[in-house]
Amino acid sequence: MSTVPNLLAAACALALCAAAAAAPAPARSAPPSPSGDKPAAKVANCATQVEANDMMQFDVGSIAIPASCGTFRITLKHVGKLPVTAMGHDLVVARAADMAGIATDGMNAGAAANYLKPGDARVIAHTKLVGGGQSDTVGIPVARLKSGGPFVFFCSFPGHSVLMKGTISVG
Ligand SMILES: [Cu+2]
Repeated sequence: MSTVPNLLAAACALALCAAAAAAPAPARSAPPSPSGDKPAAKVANCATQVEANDMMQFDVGSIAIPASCGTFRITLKHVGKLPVTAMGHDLVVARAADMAGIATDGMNAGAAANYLKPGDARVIAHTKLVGGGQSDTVGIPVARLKSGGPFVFFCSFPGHSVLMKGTISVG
């Protein structure tokens, strides 16, 4: 009787064991979110911060404003590097139904007007247009958001509102 076959058997068993251990773990991570949904903004003290980047993206998909806030402040922070002329971002608050019209009129108003029609009464609030590394804060009168919704935030830089938009709720 040789011990070699036994050793081989043991080696094979170890190999199988190692292979099993190296196999991908079954469904350990969370399933991919549908349609690239983004998280809700972190809100504290009637304020929040929204980041925008060089990939034409906001980092949040929704902002829930406490109804007890008189004014709600949103700080838009451009965390990218591209200049305002190439990848400028602003954050405009308006009724969802007005977004397309504001964006179209803003595009026609051009860069000199920061892509917003001057005096556009449909705009409830907006930050400045900022480039990489810059930020701006806007205060929103929450009373303006308590009826007439739903409301959204979006970027009025030409073409950006396709990706750069989210919902605003008050409650
Ligand atoms: Cu933008």
